[in-house]
Amino acid sequence: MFWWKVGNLVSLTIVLSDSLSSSTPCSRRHGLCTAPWKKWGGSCYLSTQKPLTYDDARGACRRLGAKMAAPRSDQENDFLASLAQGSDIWVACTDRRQEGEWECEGSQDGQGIYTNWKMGEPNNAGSEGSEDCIKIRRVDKKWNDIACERMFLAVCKRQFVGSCFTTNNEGRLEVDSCL
Ligand code: MMA
Ligand code: CA
Repeated sequence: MFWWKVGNLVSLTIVLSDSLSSSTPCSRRHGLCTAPWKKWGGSCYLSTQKPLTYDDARGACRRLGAKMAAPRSDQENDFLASLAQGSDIWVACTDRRQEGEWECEGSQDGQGIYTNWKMGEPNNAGSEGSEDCIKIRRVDKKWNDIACERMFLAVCKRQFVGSCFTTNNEGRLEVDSCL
């Protein structure tokens, strides 16, 4: 009540500081990654050394105790691109089961998935049959559906090594975290 009478400048300041505090994550995961894994946003990431088919890349990540990464935000999409600089990268999603229904690593039925399609994609195009896998385009970090037999780098994503814990928005320990 009081603030509205003070003037526009003060109410603007309040709106800005509110949006800043609400954009910070409410919980944060803490833990360690062993080199050459890179830590980002509560997980560890590592790019494959060479281009592989979708299935081979997925297998390579599994053998490392990881999963092929499917970014869930613009920030994570950019981070994956930065790990495989100058190369196209697989996104761990396919529509093999049902054409047009994309299922991603770590996504659950009925929940929306993050996508970053290039305009006009996905188009299931190409002479190779169908395009049931996805790559991040080196040029603009946008997604294109592409044949799963093509070969690209992939980024593997895994849990922290050893113990891990999560703090809530007050910086206090959350029980049952990182399970
Ligand atoms: C074009 C475009 C894409 C398709 C690829 C296949 C270069 O981009 O039609 O949608 O996936 O060709 O190579
Ligand atoms: Ca395509």
